[in-house]
Amino acid sequence: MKICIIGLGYIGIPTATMFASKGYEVIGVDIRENVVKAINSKHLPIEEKGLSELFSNHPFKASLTPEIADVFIICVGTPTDENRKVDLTAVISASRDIAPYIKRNDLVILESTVPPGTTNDIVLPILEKENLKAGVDFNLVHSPERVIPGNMLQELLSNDRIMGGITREGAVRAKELYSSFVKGQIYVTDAKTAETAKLMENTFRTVNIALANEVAMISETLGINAWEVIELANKHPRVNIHSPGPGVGGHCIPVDPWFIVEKAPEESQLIRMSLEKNHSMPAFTVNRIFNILGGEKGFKICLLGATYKANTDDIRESPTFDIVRLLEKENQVTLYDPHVNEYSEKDLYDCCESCDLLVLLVDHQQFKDIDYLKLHKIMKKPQLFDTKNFINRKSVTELGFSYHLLGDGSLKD
Ligand code: SAJ
Repeated sequence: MKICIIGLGYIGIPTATMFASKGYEVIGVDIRENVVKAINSKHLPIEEKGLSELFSNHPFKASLTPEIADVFIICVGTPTDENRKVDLTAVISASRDIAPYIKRNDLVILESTVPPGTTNDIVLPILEKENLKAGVDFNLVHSPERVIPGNMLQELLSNDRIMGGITREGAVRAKELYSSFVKGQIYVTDAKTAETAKLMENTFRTVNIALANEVAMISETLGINAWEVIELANKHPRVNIHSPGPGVGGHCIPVDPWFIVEKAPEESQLIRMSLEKNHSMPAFTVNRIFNILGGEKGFKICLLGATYKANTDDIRESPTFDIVRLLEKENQVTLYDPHVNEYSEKDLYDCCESCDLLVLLVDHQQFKDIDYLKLHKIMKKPQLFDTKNFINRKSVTELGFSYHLLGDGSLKD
């Protein structure tokens, strides 16, 4: 059986490799020439634990154009535009690209995250021809990806999956295909339910993180420590409040819930408020920074962490850059991140030379191993602001640092 995968990004490459490792003939398609070239010369353009080993044992071919196949899987990105509306350009053009190749009995699967109704209302009409009807002559299914960057291969294998068919027969066929590597349960439903279920997974996280951020804000007002409040509340067997932070990044949690708001704006006010709450965290963080510094201008501030989360090199939608924008108007700002080339050229200790405040924005493992004694000596004022509750307060205060924690109740009026 031959599988044609459209979109060789964070989802397409691991998925293509996984199918290749199960003995399928796989052709990967992308419009980016450099990506196609890299894959054909056995170099993967993304980093993911265990992936390059699997790929070198089970490589697949890449091409700029689709080929005749039995299965087509669309794994392209779905960003939002400046008005927070979904941009389906890539899904539409991928559907147009494969349409001429689809024949009787083929199976088309959309993995991209999309607003409810997209599979039926947008993709289906592009693929159908007069004598080739979806659900009759070929199958069409939405099977949302669910893997977490950083642990993709493991999650591809072990996570449960949802197959949302425009017909049940198609969903069952897709289930059989994915059973070749998925060890979790595979559930069969209709396409719109699958689209909405995927969005609700990320929405759950958006709303929960917003609640944690609200606890941080409330705690600053009440003069208590949000982290202790959350830790204690989570001792209840049915409570699991997530963690506050300087903002929410990545291409999913701050983006996907807008697809629901777009389709049902009146009914989704809790979701909208949660997105806005998370979006306001960089400004809240900067306010707290000014509070620690006792002023808003003329300081030298060193920020630790450019990525959207720990131990990755991915900087998409990272709140760090909002914080930089707000601070650098009237202050000197340096940024250090060992995972991102652009921000690791300069030595960390050079970045901190005579600075007034060190701000930890990302909980990269490397930040635990910093020589804080050395920093203490070279900083103008040894002050540390931890937005992730990551650094051991006792160990740095013993060195003479003044330690501040986001949401610890010490924000003064
Ligand atoms: N964050 C917090 N507090 C927390 C947890 C996370 O502020 O308690 C922040 C992180 O720092 C980061 C952002 O949220 O900036 C998102 O990170 P994440 O680790 O929650 O999620 P992603 O975007 O890397 O991946 C998510 C996953 N979805 C869920 O866990 C429900 C993943 O499984 C999805 O496949 C992915 O979105 C996607 O592609 O939709």
